Amino acid sequence: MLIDTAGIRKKNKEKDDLEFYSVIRAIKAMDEADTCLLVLDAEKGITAQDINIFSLAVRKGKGIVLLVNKWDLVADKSTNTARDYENELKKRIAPFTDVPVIFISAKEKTRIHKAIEIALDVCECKKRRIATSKLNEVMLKAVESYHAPVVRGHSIKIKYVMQLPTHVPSFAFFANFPDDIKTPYRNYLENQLRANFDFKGVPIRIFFRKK
Ligand SMILES: Nc1nc2c(ncn2[C@@H]2O[C@H](COP(=O)(O)OP(=O)(O)OP(=O)(O)O)[C@@H](O)[C@H]2O)c(=O)[nH]1
Ligand SMILES: [Mg+2]
Repeated sequence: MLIDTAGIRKKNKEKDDLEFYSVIRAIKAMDEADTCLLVLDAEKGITAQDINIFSLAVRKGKGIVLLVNKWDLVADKSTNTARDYENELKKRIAPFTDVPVIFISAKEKTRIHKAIEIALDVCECKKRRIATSKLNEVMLKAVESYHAPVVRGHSIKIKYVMQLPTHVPSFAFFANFPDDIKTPYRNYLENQLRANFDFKGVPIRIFFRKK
């Protein structure tokens, strides 16, 4: 099922009320969705509002696909232009950059079927369950090749990892000092999960627990 929402535009004095209700409706639609197709305007570039909506979808644990619309209006459509745009976009959404970006034209119907295909693909990625044995085989190897830094004189040992039975892919890492594992190492583990298993467009949650 596709839900179309009214555009969330920059605040405008006269239209403030209308704007307010369209935002509420868009957020409600987001709550009902498995995956959100966030439509950007190629000509306008990436606005702060786009980033806010992206972050909201991440917080809500939604699958995400970025559609750069009106690509027909971009004069120079060489691979470099698309690559530069995508790189700029990914800088703005870092550290969660494993998100499909598709250059479309609603007007000329370019890659619109592709957009739906990829969105369905993201829905499948979101349902992915990794067997505990496979998860430990891969992730304990990653832990071996790059250990969490020593904190207050004690070394941190991650002993075991399992995926939790939640809608948003969530992973619990069991360690001797779970509270001493900091964001950079959490990001390392997330990147390793993404490098080894396909979670494109899917927010991942990581928890550290005492063992
Ligand atoms: N050149 C070009 N124009 C487009 C494209 N997509 C939409 N437009 C134009 O952009 C304007 C707005 O299009 P809409 O489809 O109404 O946009 P929307 O995001 O659904 O707007 P709301 O639902 O009102 O928030 C229209 O004039 C469209 O013709 C595109 O891919 N290329
Ligand atoms: Mg519309």
